[in-house]
Amino acid sequence: MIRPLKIAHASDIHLCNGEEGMPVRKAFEHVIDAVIETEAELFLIAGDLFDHNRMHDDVIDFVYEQLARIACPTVVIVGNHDCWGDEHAVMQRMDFTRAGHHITLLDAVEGASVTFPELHATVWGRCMLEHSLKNKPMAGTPPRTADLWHIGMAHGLYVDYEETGRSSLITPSEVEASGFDYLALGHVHMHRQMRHGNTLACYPGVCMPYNPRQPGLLTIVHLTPGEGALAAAHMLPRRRPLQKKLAEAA
Ligand SMILES: [Mn+2]
Repeated sequence: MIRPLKIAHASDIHLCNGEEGMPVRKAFEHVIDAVIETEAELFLIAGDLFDHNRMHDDVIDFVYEQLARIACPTVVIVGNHDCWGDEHAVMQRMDFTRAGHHITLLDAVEGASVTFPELHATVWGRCMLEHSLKNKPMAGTPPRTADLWHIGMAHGLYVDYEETGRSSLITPSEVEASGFDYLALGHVHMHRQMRHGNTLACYPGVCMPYNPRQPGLLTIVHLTPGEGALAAAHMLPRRRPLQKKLAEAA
């Protein structure tokens, strides 16, 4: 019999270089803390871990160090900011084994799945070469096979109306046809859930929102046999007010 599963889902971390990148590194540390504290059994990073493709080595080392703090299986896809097709693409430089063997980067352009028998789960995703009209994050989703939780990952723009002229679109009919129990989305910087057919699709929210008054978020998903997926935003600790930091520095 299939067993329940708890997932931590994040996206759009947008790590960047130098001093300006320090607050988002702190926010990513809070994401990793939340994965540990919630005892998630599977961690998904649905694209844009990095803000751009020209990452300095210290940021990459920071990512290894943070991912090494967790032991649960972790699956990563690229997004449009760190997409595979760019010259010097940061994800092509990554060697996630330096963080441990629990990390899987889904780097097959036509899509690939990784199965975790111990979790009764299989996770599918495509590797984005470029963020363009041609890019279809949900193309080629695999059929359901064994009695497993079928989880998808996709970085793109969900639209529930006919639209042209936008890249990396994800449509309600694609979500429904996927048959995934849960579809971990990335790209839109807010927590949003959409149900189509038997599939719950969700943007998890971001760890460092543009508005500093909004809390950082990731999403915790419970998959329950016979009931399916329920997702809820999980708040990260508040960022420290600037005044406090300045007072400490004085
Ligand atoms: Mn994006």
